[in-house]
Amino acid sequence: MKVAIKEDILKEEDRIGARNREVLHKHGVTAFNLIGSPGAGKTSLIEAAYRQLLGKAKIGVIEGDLASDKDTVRLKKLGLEALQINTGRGCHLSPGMVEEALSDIPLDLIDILIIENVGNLVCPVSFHLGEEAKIGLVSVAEGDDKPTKYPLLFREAAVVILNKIDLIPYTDFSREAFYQGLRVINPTIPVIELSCRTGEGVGEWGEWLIGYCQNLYERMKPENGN
Ligand SMILES: Nc1nc2c(ncn2[C@@H]2O[C@H](COP(=O)(O)OP(=O)(O)OP(=O)(O)O)[C@@H](O)[C@H]2O)c(=O)[nH]1
Ligand SMILES: [Mg+2]
Repeated sequence: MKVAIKEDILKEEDRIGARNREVLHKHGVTAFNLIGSPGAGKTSLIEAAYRQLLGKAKIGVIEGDLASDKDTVRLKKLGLEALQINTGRGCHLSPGMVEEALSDIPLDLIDILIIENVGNLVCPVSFHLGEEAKIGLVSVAEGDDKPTKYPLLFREAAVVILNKIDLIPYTDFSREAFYQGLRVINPTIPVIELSCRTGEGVGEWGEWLIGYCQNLYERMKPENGN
């Protein structure tokens, strides 16, 4: 009985996620669900995307945090459309929360929506918020064993971002161990190494975002049967 109820709730969540995706498509917006540990550099990665895509695509952001509007204030200062969701005790954003937020975002003014999920490598992975792809973010400071210990995200994400590579000389982070662990979980997933601090690698991150959107539009053209 309990199992059946839980499945129903999850199905309802999936329906809302699918509805969100439809709304986003109608407005020509491609959404990404950005997932990573607290402090891994999610907001910094969004700031980097904004700078890389200036004049190419407009980014809007939904910020998920248990409390405070710090990240939203930070992004708005840069000039981004950003909306904060506070989850209280919730360890992830739900499709329903995003559905509500979508009505407050000027979707016709943006091309890409990045949803910064609550800092957590586990719970956010189970929910489809309406995104085209999940972006998995890890940083050097967290250690090289995250793919092995938290495989869910690394199986589902479309790309892995390894941030804070400027710290590699000062830590025991082993690239070899990181890639070995990751390839067991997901042999083909692309990885972008970068530093939001120094700017190294952020060009590749901007190119990945634009490339993903362009491929998606190609696939969705009516002559391709979608
Ligand atoms: N050394 C170094 N520090 C970084 C880098 N990227 C981000 N940081 C720092 O890491 C800290 C956390 O960055 P945020 O972008 O706020 O991380 P977040 O994942 O959004 O954090 P939460 O929203 O609190 O989960 C800040 O002090 C950043 O300046 C980097 O590439 N190298
Ligand atoms: Mg943040």
